[in-house]
Amino acid sequence: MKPLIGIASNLTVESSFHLEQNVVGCHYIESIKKSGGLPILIPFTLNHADICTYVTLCQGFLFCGGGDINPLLFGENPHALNGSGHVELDQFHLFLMEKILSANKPVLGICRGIQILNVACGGSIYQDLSLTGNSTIKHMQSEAKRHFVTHKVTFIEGTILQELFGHEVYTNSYHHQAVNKLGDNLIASGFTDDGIIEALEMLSHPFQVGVQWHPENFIQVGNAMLPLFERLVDTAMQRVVFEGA
Ligand SMILES: [Mn+2]
Repeated sequence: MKPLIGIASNLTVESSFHLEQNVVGCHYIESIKKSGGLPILIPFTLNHADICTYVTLCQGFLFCGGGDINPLLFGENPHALNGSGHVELDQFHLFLMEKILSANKPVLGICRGIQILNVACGGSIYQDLSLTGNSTIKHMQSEAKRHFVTHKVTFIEGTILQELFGHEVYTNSYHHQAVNKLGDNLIASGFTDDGIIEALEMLSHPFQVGVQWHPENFIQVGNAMLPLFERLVDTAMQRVVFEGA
């Protein structure tokens, strides 16, 4: 039996008819399928009991890219450079992440997802890279294709990311914010040369990981980023075996 990987939906408004929709990009779904997982989309809800049911149902979880988190949720007033967001979607994602962490289940957070992981653990976010004071690399790429690489990420020795990718990897980059204060029990495992945090890992857990780049976009051209999704699915699979025993 394949492990169920719950993917937290985003909300968007379809432009022609102004319909609000739950959405997950196809690349996220394809990356989970190619790694041997069975993706299941978790729709937006603020019903805490229902969110707990989804956490019980799935063996692993994926959080996708999206809008900026409302800074009030990490104790800051909104800066003029903070982007647009959806505070109820933030509350859904943060409560879901908190319950996943409490249940000790594996999770991969991508882009906005790494920021949800950090804020759920009590950390904070630079509302714009210009506020870091030292970001000198272009992190919002304008390259023609989503899978074109644009900067290097270097990993810390002994981390999961270093085990999966070696000392360094070249990635795409589509963010104007970054992790600031680290959340409880998180370690920064990957950095760009300007010191921006590009990867987080939970101490003493086999796979609660966040990355700031978009590994799912590489699925259309090869398997370079697949180890990240395979490790999520493999760790979730161990839970299927355990629960089935
Ligand atoms: Mn970047």
